[in-house]
Amino acid sequence: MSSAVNLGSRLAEIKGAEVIKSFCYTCPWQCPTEVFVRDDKIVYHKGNPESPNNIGSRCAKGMASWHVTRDPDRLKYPMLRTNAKGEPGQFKRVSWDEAFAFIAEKLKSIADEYGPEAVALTCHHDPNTQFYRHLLGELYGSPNLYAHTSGCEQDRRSACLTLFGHVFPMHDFANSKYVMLWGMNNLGANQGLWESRALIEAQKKGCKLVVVDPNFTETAQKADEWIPIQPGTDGALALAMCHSIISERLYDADFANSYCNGFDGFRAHLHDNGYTPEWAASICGIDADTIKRLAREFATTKPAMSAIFKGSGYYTNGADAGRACYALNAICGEVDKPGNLHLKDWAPLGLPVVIPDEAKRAPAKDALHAAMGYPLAPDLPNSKLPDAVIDGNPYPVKGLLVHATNPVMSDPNRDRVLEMFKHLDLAIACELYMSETALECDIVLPETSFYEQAEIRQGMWLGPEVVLCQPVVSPVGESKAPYEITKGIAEKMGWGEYFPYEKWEDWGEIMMENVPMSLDELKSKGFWAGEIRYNRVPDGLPTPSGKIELHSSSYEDAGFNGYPEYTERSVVPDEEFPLQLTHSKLSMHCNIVTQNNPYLMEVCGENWVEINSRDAALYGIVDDSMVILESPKDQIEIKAKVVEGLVPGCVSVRHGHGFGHWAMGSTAKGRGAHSNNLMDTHTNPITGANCYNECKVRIRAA
Ligand SMILES: Nc1nc2c(c(=O)[nH]1)N[C@H]1C(S)=C(S)[C@@H](COP(=O)(O)OP(=O)(O)OC[C@H]3O[C@@H](n4cnc5c(=O)[nH]c(N)nc54)[C@H](O)[C@@H]3O)O[C@H]1N2
Ligand SMILES: Nc1nc2c(c(=O)[nH]1)N[C@H]1C(S)=C(S)[C@@H](COP(=O)(O)OP(=O)(O)OC[C@H]3O[C@@H](n4cnc5c(=O)[nH]c(N)nc54)[C@H](O)[C@@H]3O)O[C@H]1N2
Ligand code: SF4
Ligand SMILES: [Mo]
Repeated sequence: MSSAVNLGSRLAEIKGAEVIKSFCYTCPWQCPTEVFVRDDKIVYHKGNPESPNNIGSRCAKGMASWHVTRDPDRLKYPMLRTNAKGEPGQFKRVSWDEAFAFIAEKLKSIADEYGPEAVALTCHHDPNTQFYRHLLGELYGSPNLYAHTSGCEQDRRSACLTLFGHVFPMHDFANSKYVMLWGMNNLGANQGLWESRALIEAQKKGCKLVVVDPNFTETAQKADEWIPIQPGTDGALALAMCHSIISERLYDADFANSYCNGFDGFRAHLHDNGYTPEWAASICGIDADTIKRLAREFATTKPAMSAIFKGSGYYTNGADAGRACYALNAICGEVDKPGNLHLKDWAPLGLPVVIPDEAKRAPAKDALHAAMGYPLAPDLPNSKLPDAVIDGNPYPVKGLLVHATNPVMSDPNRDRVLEMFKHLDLAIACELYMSETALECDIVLPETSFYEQAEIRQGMWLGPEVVLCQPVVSPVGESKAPYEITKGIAEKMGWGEYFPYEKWEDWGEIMMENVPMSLDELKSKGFWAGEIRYNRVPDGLPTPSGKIELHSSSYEDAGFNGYPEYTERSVVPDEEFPLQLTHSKLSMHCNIVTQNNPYLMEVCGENWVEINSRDAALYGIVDDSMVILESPKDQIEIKAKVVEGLVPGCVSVRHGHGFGHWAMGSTAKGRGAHSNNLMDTHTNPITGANCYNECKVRIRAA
């Protein structure tokens, strides 16, 4: 990277450049942007200052992201596997026509032999995946169209759907006076930039920020109070706070009685199970007086918010931990008012393709999550997918399309995921790079990056919002956008007529039909934002009772306790493996998306494991030295960082580098360590979430 920037020539380049409104999709928060393009090159880019979403800001990952358009390691052609599965993947270049024909033929033969439900789709949250959904769902007839949520915030999502009937709440930090974040590190692993800003601004106006996390995270460092909780025990702390609030009569009786389903039963449940602060103190390592004080503060400071993301999940008891953390909001009447957890309205966006009913093929079998015994799972329990592929349990899966997701790197128990790929008759990777997962596939399709394709999405701002991504430069190599790839496969399947668009604007118009803005206006503005609405609870929520479900009949019907309960996680450290493994993100990277970016790698070229100084002394670990981290299943060599702010007995691996990054690209190659094979398969019994933190380890100097 050249350090000497010639400002004059940069400005000359920018001058006369075309400015295109778009958004960034380096991380899932899709900040609206302005991209300056000249001679088919990005010469400058910045946040869109008019957008209420990011208010013109972008983060370092986003600013470095233009590199993806010039990365020589990007996939350029469709690649067909030439050797047997299980061997290191070898591929030959094929034409798109050959690739489409290959896929269509395999899809037909799988449907003939096993039925269309034997083909599944997984993806990162990507609206362009919708095109594959139309093809593999409505037309082909598979019910198994999933994302990757069980590797992410499945427990939170499940808790939010259960209590509030909402899939993805926002956080109205700006108006809050008391924010309690449970294992949520917004200032390190950013969610919306507007949320990070609002949180800091709220603090300046007197909002108290309490962070509950075993790790003294970037967010904990800015907090008014850090609660260093023992891993996997949030459920106990939250239930004890509820107990304390109710027994001290600090709850909002009118709200709880009018709008909460099962409040009296919840009170009895807390009492009968003895979920007192004294009981919780010995479990979560927080003394009873602190628990009572936090409970009082939370209940008496208004507006308040108790928010979770993934930290309280990732354990076998994570589903009910999530319900308990959200219950705090409910009993205090702190839901969807200014300063609360916000049950965001979605924009009236349509689907890009309309398949007529007579062409649709209804699925013949239950979707996998239900057939696997996880009817409450909001997404595929993907740690169980290998059972379907390898053992035919609950029914055979023979084909898998992975779109912008890399399960070989991202799921726990890498051995089992690799084994799964050997057993697939058809594995398709839609990727930017020859990723670790792509290497295990039969065919690899090079996709355009977000700078080379169009997308219209729901925005992740407080109010309803549409954000537009426009192609700003030509595709790398022969890469194609998902809407072009789907059309190509559909034509070979005899379904071309259902994908009649010639250019992206054709389907863009259809999506925008009910949005009060034309596509042309959207193109010149980059986003549409509606009114922020509060107070939806009295109008009724989309839950079975229409109320906030402190008691869930769906849970009961599925054989679980209707009320959130506390159980111990399934794997706890012992003498042989005395440390609890936890995970966190890197502020300079996003998951495993950015490790081939030379600018970001210059700032953060490898990941590491954090360990408390007391444990470090015990095990002879020196700061910045290489260590061996070993679980009952595997071991890795990784850099250690000795810190003060991490609960003793716990280590935290920053996720994002290592393993097959040699496959992904020359910059990423050989840097950092990948921890996911340390973990065995543990699945949340209720939500089907991957339990990454059900893992005990030991550590020694390398
Ligand atoms: N910079 C950056 N931003 C990102 C990402 C990124 O990789 N980098 N990734 C994006 C994605 S996909 C996501 S899902 C979000 C993730 O956003 P977060 O979930 O906020 O990020 P993590 O760093 O995974 O935070 C998990 C936290 O849970 C804590 N934790 C572990 N066990 C427990 C426990 O038992 N109880 C509690 N209370 N806490 C616990 C960990 O110490 C860690 O701080 O960030 C998004 N934004
Ligand atoms: N140990 C450990 N494991 C974790 C986590 C952790 O904290 N620790 N975090 C978990 C979480 S929260 C998540 S969300 C998952 C994320 O895991 P994944 O679902 O695998 O998603 P990503 O890491 O975002 O990206 C995966 C792939 O998408 C490709 N890609 C990037 N942009 C595009 C694009 O525009 N088009 C296409 N087609 N491909 C693209 C990248 O090259 C990469 O190979 O990982 C989970 N796994
Ligand atoms: S927060 Fe995410 S979407 Fe926004 S600029 Fe950063 S990487 Fe891009
Ligand atoms: Mo995630």
